[in-house]
Formats: sequence, C-alpha cells, structure tokens
Amino acid sequence: MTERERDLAHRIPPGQRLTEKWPVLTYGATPRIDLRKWTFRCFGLVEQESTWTWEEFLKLPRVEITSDVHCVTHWSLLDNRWEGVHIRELLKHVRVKPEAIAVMVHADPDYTTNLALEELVDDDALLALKHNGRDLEPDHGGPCRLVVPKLYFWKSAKWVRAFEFLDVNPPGFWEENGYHMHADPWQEERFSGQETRAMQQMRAEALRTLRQRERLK
Ligand SMILES: Nc1nc2c(c(=O)[nH]1)N[C@H]1C(S)=C(S)[C@@H](COP(=O)(O)O)O[C@H]1N2
Ligand SMILES: [Mo]
Repeated sequence: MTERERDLAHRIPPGQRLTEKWPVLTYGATPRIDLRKWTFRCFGLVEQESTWTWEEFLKLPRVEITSDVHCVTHWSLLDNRWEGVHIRELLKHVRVKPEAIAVMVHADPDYTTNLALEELVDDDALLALKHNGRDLEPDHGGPCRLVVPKLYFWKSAKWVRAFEFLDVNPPGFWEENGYHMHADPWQEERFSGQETRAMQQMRAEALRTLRQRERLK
C-alpha cells in the first residue's frame, strides 16, 4: 500500500467508492431562488424567532472548513473546501430553549431532514455558500446549503431555508421514506430497518406527539 492508499483507507467508510466528479442528487428539479425573497429563519423552541434576509445573511462572519462527503448511494468525494456561516455563529443570535433536542431542517422545494441538535452544532457543520472557492452552483444547493459532514449527505439539505427547534426528533423526508434516522456512514446507518429499537420508538413517538399537537391546535 502506498501512503496515499493508507490515508484513503482511513477516510472511506465501508461500502463507499471514491468519485472525482461531484454527482447531483435531487428529489425533483433544482428550484429557482429569488434572492430578494430569500430568508433564513429559526423558529420553534426559541425565545424569539429570527429571520435573516440575504443581505443580512451575507454580513455574518464566515469560516472555511474542509471535509469529506459520503452519499448513501455509495459515492464519496474527499477534500471539499466549504466556506460559509458556522452553525454556532448563527445560533449566537438565537436563544434556543433548553427543551430543544432536535432540529427539523426545512429546505426548498419542500424538503426536510431531521438532526439531533448536538449534530447540528458540531465543529464541522456549516451553512455553506461556497465550494472550493466558488459560489455554490444552483444544482448543488446554491445559494446556500447545509453541510453536516459526519452524516450521509441527504442530511446536508440543499437550498436550506429554516431550522425548526423541537423537543422531539421526528423523521424528515428521506427518513420517512426508508432511510435511517441517524445516518452515520462509518456505522453504515443507511436504512430505517437498521435502526435500533430505541430509535424506532423515538421515531414513532415523535410522530405521535406531533399528530396529537396538531389535533389540539
Ligand atoms: N433540498 C434538497 N436537499 C437535498 C436533496 C434534495 O433532493 N433536496 N437531496 C439530498 C441528497 S439524497 C443528497 S445525496 C445530497 C446531494 O447533494 P449534491 O446534489 O450536491 O451532490 O443532497 C441532499 N440534499
Ligand atoms: Mo443521497
């Protein structure tokens, strides 16, 4: 094994193959985003809702983070240099209530994905505006996408528009349609059938709670 191969072996999770070209994976078509109407919103279990316009969002301090991408369809793309707003930077402006344990990420056009709060505020998670020095292309989520490198890439919502803070962790779009609630590529957490009993109970209970709240409204 060469040094390069040894290095790679540590970075490619089981069942993954390297790709050099970045594939586009979207459920549906790339939405047209009007920056004059674009906002990013934090709502749910927060002391006060916050909303940024595109202009306001551009004024937030940025970070650069290099990370690997692992898609559940078995491709991995290494050494992506992302530039954007760190989640903890954004949350300096949001007082999240202590009951919040999870976040429903809302994205255009009608895409959602769920994360435990602690995974969203991880060191390497950000709202990315640039990839390898260039503005994110529309097909890859431009103007702004979430990047959560430690989880399969469907959790990294393209065209992200809001975080909804919750005291339960309900499944998002793919999680409702056969994919794993947690999605750690190193554990190969691909499908909902692989979830632990505790996770399946959490999933069912969260949905029950949300339905009950809907009824009480
Ligand atoms: N809004 C939105 N975000 C999304 C998706 C989508 O269909 N809509 N697809 C997800 C999936 S399944 C993957 S693998 C990655 C793909 O990102 P890419 O097209 O930039 O490779 O985006 C994720 N984020
Ligand atoms: Mo995916």
